[in-house]
Amino acid sequence: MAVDYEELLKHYELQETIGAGGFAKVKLACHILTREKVAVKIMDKESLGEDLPRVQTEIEAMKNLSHQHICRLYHVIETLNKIFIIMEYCPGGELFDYIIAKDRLSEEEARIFFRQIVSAVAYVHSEGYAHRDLKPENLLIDEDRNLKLIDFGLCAKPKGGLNYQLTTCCGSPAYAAPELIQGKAYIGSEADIWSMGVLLYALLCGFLPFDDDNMMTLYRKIMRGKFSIPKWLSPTSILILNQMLQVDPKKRITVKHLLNHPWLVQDYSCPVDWHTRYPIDHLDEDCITELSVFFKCSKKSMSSLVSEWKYDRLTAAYLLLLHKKSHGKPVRLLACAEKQLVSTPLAELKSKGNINFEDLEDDHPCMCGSLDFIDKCIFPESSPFTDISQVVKRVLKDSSEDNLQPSVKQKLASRKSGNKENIKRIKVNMNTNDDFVQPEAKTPVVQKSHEKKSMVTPRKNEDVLYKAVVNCYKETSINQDSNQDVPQEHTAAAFSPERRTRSLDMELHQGNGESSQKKKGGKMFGSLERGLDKMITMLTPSKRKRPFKDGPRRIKAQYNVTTTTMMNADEVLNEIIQILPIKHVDFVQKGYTLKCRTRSDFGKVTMQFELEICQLSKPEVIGIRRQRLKGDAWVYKRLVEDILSSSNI
Ligand code: H91
Repeated sequence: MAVDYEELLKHYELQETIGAGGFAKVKLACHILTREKVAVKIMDKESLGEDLPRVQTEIEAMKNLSHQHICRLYHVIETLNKIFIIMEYCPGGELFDYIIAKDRLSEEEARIFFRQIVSAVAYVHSEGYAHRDLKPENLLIDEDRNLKLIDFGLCAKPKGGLNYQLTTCCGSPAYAAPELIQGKAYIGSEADIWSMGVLLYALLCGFLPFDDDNMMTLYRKIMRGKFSIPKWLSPTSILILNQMLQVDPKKRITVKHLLNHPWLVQDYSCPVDWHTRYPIDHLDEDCITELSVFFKCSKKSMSSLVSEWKYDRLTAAYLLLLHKKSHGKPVRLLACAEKQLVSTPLAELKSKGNINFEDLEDDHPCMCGSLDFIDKCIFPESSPFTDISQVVKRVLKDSSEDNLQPSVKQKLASRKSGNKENIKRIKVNMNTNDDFVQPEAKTPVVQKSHEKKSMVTPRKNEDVLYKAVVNCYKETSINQDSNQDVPQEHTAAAFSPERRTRSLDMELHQGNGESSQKKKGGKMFGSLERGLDKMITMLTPSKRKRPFKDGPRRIKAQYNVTTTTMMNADEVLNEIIQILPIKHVDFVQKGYTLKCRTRSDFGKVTMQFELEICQLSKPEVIGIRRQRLKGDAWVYKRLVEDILSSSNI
């Protein structure tokens, strides 16, 4: 497994998970040479199974589609077991969250976004593709507040052109065109227009035109094509919605006619421009110069290498330099990158120590890669990793599981939730004129040397492990906090023993229960892995978290934060903790973050999201940051609203 990460970690520092799709995990990462942020979609080939063609489709489409409103592909790494897709990072998150935070958008704001959507879709269609899964969850907001279309896994490029019929029924039911759900052959572009109609309705109304918990009823509603018209919709909004949400695909407006539809042209007085502003046949002079200087080769040979568009590390370096340039940053690669980086022992830790890499990744927001291709134009493969596998093996052999279970002995502070009067929940209201506040980048803060203190007092086996790993990782500074002998994520606020057990069980994934053993596939190294996780976590300088006792994280107001006038973070936390089991939500508490999950009757995880109690400034209020990681966006919206309105916050 470790070898799978080798190539990735040579070029990127992995940070936290920002999302999870059906079969993929998406992580934030930093491109070492440019220090630019990227999103990495990580897929395990074996677990992909039947979905493998979907990934191939997505990669092919993203290689062919290059447009200012389509998420940019930088790099594809395929290893024995994994596929990594490295893409443009969009810090504004999903358009869906933006809509729900604002309830709905004004017609003016909806127009700004919808023009970009039409531009992207017209371009996609012009290239012979149909997207087939258009919805606000698949539109991300970048740092310039522009939309980027993602998720091309369901897209189709009919061999005979876009006017050829398709038969596969795919996409999300609420956005699916009537002809599609009837199982008829359909034209991809026509089905996309319907989905865009549903999307525009969601932008303008904040809810779906066709919605029902019961699938059959939902289908019936879609086939009838009748939707309610809220009073705030203008006549032109109603007109465009009616033209897009035509049950008969032949009567539906085409993308060509949308481009200069009165609703889209209003306030702009020009049609939507769908042409790409990223022509692949033009290379940027400055970026090529920097690359050729850096890799010590001629500009001519660099230009021809880049023009191959292999979506390898060179494509990534070029496109990320271009991204820097377009944001007024210096077109420079980090010449000293190789000195700043230490080779990572993580790969070795994993490869021979039977450790589950996925688990490690999650507790490990920043992993450094190494760079071995400076001064070379053609990149040789080499492994710079330190061999510490023997140490790890020994540690694994010498240690007994019991001593490593971290949280069972913890002392749970018990506080009563206090004053419930004068409680009001207010929303962070972001009108169109507000500054766009990006979700705070969770990039770990670089630790100053004088702040490096012990974080936990290592216990028996952890101690062994600790020393072993430390010996192998001499170049890395260690964060410890001698007065905190329980890992901070277990220092919970008050909740009942029953709930506590439930929460901790989930956190530990093991414990004594047979079922939890089974969940882990009978693996024996559960707690050792965790012990090792913790050690490696400590060894990562940037991972030093604020101790729980210091209170919640201080963040900027952002649109996925609901504020409360409730006085104190612990009380807010307790209130939510009380409500979650009532709403059948399992959770794991990590400091002020509640990692929540819902399951179907069959035990399948249907939804995964986080609620984090945080401290906002100006005004000094407590906020609840929410983030959906997995599951249906509208079901999530209702659930979170329900949780927040049911608790006394
Ligand atoms: N959905 C299908 O939540 C539910 C920040 C964020 C920032 C991103 C860049 C690319 C992608 C996601 C980003 C992202 C999955 C991306 C692109 C493609 C793709 C996938 C993801 C979620 C997964 C996390 C996403 C949003 C969609 C955030 N995400 N916040 N930059 O196929 Cl092409 Cl899965």
